[in-house]
Amino acid sequence: MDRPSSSNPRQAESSGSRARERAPEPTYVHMRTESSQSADQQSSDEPVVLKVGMVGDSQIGKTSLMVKYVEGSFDEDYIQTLGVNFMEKTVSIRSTDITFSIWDLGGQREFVSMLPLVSNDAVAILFMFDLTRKSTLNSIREWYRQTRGFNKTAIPVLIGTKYDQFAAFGRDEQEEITKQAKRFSKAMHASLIFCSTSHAINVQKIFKVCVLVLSDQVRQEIDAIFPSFA
Ligand SMILES: Nc1nc2c(ncn2[C@@H]2O[C@H](COP(=O)(O)OP(=O)(O)OP(=O)(O)O)[C@@H](O)[C@H]2O)c(=O)[nH]1
Ligand SMILES: [Mg+2]
Repeated sequence: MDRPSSSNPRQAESSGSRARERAPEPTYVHMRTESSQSADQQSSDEPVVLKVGMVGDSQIGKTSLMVKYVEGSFDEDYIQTLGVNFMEKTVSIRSTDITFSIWDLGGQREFVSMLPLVSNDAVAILFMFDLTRKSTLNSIREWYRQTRGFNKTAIPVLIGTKYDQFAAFGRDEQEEITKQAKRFSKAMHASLIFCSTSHAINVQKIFKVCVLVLSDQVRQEIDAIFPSFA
């Protein structure tokens, strides 16, 4: 069952932010992802924490997707993210508790200095673009280059947003954008998912894909170490 985190991301709304604006807290990241305990010292009921970063141009729907996934709500009004937002959600997958720690970077170029905060230690990075604005897909190249500079191992997922509006486009235009998105996802070795936050299309799937690709990666690593068990 999905459980929204207890933190209220709208607490900072009075200061003009949709989700909680968060000052850098590298200690937290260290505590949650780089425990000094060995794996078998850790308590078995401690949830697995997966840090997921979100990057992409401004107004493409990053914060909306995060809020929808964690809280189930959608807001038509745009509230610019000033810096970095952070939310958590714990889900139970096959009786294992997994906490997604989601870090959302404001898309304005002035916030790119905070990219390490979002990308360092992330196990998956959502590279997001707006399906109705091709320029935001072209920007993915630069987001990918810069993000990879800080984190070379996170699994990349390419996300096309606002599918509800894209679906009303002509067939040629849809095909052109879809083809380019497929080319990019291939070059990035990324899964490609189109979603609509306003219409709740593929929102859950994005986070399921992160877990699936990760568990597949872990399986392959185990197979490589113990080929006889493959
Ligand atoms: N129609 C439609 N509108 C959406 C969707 N997702 C987000 N929006 C709208 O797009 C606008 C921008 O959404 P945000 O989530 O604030 O965008 P952002 O990428 O976080 O923007 P920055 O914080 O500037 O980086 C808002 O008005 C949202 O309501 C969607 O799936 N469909
Ligand atoms: Mg935002």
